[in-house]
Amino acid sequence: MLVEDILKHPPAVLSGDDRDRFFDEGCLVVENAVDAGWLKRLRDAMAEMVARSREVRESDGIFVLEDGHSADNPRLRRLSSPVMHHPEFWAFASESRSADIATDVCGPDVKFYHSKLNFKWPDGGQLFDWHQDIPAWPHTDYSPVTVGIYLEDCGMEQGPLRAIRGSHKPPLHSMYDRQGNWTLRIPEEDLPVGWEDDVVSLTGAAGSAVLINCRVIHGSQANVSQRMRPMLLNVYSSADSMPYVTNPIPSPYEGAIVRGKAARFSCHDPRGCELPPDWSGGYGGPWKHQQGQSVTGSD
Ligand SMILES: O=C(O)CCC(=O)C(=O)O
Repeated sequence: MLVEDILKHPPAVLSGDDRDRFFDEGCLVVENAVDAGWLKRLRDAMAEMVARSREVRESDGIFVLEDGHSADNPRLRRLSSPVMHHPEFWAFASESRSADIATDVCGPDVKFYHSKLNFKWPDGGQLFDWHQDIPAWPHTDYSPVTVGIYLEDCGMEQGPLRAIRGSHKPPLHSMYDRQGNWTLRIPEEDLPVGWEDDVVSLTGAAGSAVLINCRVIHGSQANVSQRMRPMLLNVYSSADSMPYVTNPIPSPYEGAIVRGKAARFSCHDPRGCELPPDWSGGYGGPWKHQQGQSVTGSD
């Protein structure tokens, strides 16, 4: 659905001003988006999955390990597709306010795309270079949104998500380097003059939601604190927005309608999108592409 049509529907959760800010800036923090009950359920599910990772020695299709991971001292970068590995994550993605928030920025009919639980372990949790998401998973329009939830308080030292306000409006950057390698990163020298003035650090208390438009330039710095930064990221789109490449993080829930009804017609934005490599043979994960590290996972 295009923005002008989404705006014809009154917001359910966000204030009108917050929704306008999201469309204007491409990002938004929503405090107290998740109540204490859900936060406990999600943290318990996360703890179960971290316990499961103790048996894992190498990154695989489920866990992306941080350097130094061991059974005694688990250190994770990501749990890929948490909705497939613990029922609480799908319950949250489909039944909670997370999907209601998506209706405010995608329109009344909302479809689930994929999910990930990104960690930044204390003292060194990996940074994310500047990038735009949609070239990794193009859709027929630009309604896809990531609704991220901080499962613990996240201040400046923990590597909060950062975005460049308004960077979703100009043409997309290439996610390939000059040699034609997929890097999923935008070198700082390619950013528009004065970009530093538009950087917003999306910090928030546990239970805050961070909304990231699929075109906005974003990234995050390393965790230099002693506190963990777990962030659950669910991607939704309007029901009439159709992905046209293989989902890099596939799951049986891809395409599930979580609010409203299925579409009969697809929506097409006239602005085209650079295509990613073919993910049907698997995807190497952002850290591999951004820093040439050999891990399995996905954006
Ligand atoms: O976890 C982070 O800090 C960044 C996540 C991100 O940029 C992404 O998943 O696209």
